[in-house]
Amino acid sequence: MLDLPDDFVKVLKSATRVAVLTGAGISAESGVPTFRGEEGLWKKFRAEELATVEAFITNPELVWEWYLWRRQLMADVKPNPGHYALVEMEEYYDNFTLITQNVDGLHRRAGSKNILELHGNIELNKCFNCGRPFVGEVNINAGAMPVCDCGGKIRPDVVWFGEMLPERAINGAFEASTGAELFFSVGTSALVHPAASMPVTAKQNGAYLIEINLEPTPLTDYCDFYIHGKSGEILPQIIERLTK
Ligand code: BJW
Ligand code: ZN
Repeated sequence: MLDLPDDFVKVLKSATRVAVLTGAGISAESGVPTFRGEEGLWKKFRAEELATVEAFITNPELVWEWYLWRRQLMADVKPNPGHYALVEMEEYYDNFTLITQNVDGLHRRAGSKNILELHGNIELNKCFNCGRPFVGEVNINAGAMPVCDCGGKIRPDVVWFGEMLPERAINGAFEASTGAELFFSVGTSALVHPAASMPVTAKQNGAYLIEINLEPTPLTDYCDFYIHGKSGEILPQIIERLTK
């Protein structure tokens, strides 16, 4: 059984405004590769070299192929106990916001409702040229890149480095972070901004900050409480403590 400090248990049970930031680590136990570290490599490319506007301009086919590969992978995966624990957490608190950097849609599939997708959704596409949503069929098993009516290339509707985050999501995320009494940072390397600023904003505004990760991050020393472990194992134990 997880040993939780009294101050954390007290906030866990008394808080009404709670926010959670998730990253690729929460989906790792579902079989979705994370971005950084050895397992994040695809054909020897780092994610940082592929998830950029420059990469798409230079080699759109390569970037499209990477997304097809990830879409194929994601089509076969299911939410894990970490995702489901956050659904239960949402049911418990009056005011709960799930801020995710993930584009895999697994929180929605698990049943979470108040989700802010900071980096978009891999199931959607838009035109690189005119920005219009592309509603045509994309065959994830075949390589040809679709083209918009305007002649522009179709890209996934996700946020690449150097691009602005969706306004509704970023505003909602900062609002939830500012107002939270309890903030969880789960399975993120806390390297990519502005997402990585959310836990800091929360703590600066009085939240109790807890991190769950398999390794320390730039956030760890700043946290009130760090739990080393898999989110799919830790989060269900926190829910058990919360509800019993
Ligand atoms: C487990 C586990 C288990 C494993 N249990 N844990 C301020 C300072 C410095 C730079 C900037 C700044 N503000 C903006 C920037 C620039 C840039 C940035 O942050 N750069 C830094 C990297 C230096 N940010 C941007 O460009 C953003 N846009 C922006 O700021 O717009 C305004 C602007 C415009 C122009 C100029 C300036 C400002 C956009 C960022 C978009 C990021 N996009 C990606 C791709 C999304 C689409 C896709 O999926 O393909 O988002 S990159 C990639 O990183 C993806 C992720 O969401 C994101 C974060 O990664 P995440 O989730 O943390 O994954 P990992 O792999 O890094 O970590 C996994 C963690 O899980 C690890 O810690 C493991 O230990 C752990 N783990 N298994 C628990 N079972
Ligand atoms: Zn177009």
